[in-house]
Amino acid sequence: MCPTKACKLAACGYDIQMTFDQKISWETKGFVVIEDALSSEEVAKARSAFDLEIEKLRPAWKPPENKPNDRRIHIPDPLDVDDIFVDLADHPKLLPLVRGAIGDDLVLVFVQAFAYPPGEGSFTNWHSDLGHVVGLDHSTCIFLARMIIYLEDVSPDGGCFAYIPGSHKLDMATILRGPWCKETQKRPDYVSFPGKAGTAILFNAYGWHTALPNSGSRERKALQYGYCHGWVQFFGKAAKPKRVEELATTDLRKQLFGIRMPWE
Ligand SMILES: O=C(O)CCC(=O)C(=O)O
Repeated sequence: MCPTKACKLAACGYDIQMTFDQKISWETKGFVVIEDALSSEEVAKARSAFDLEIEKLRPAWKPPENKPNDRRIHIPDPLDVDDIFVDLADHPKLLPLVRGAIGDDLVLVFVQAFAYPPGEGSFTNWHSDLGHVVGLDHSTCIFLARMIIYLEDVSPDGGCFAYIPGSHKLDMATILRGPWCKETQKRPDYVSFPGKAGTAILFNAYGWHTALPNSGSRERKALQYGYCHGWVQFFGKAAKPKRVEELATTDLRKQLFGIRMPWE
């Protein structure tokens, strides 16, 4: 990219990137934990929008035919449900870290919002998200960074997100071989992330991760934002709200929602 274009990238306006400790955690472990990322007001706003939508969906909810054990209730198109979900995509406490992870050309490629109820097992097992993205050495570059934001306190048995530190540095053959152990708890080397509502975890999606079984007493409620480089057509196109013309009020949002790069 020519230097003129690079310095026009909207995310450049976000000065702070990662602290020294966050950078070390990101590079060596593949994740960064941000406690109290959201204020209690932001959590309350996001929670009430989340709950309202989930309760609308709950009566008609059925597990997907191909995944009968998947009990999660997903909010389709969260960016169209409430503007708080748009505001969290470029949250001033989180976006600088994503910029530190991906770089200045970051775009938003998906948003997920689901309630994960208690029950037997998990909806997933240890995996990398990028086993099918071949031709890149993922151990030396970052392709997809994901941010999980808890909207409810998550206890150690409450379906925590978990990651195998350093697995983002493995070669593809090893990544694909996978730590395929059905009983997640038997892996000695993973880190799990219980946390308070408002905690965020940024992770490199190439590394092995999972959601642990939720054997607690309540649903895990969380949001997830996925960010890639602007050149990535991995998911087809950027994630954006239907009211994008109205909500893309800054160059950064125009860039994030794939409308226009700042030099265009
Ligand atoms: O929600 C989580 O804790 C992890 C989800 C996951 O592993 C995935 O979507 O790839």
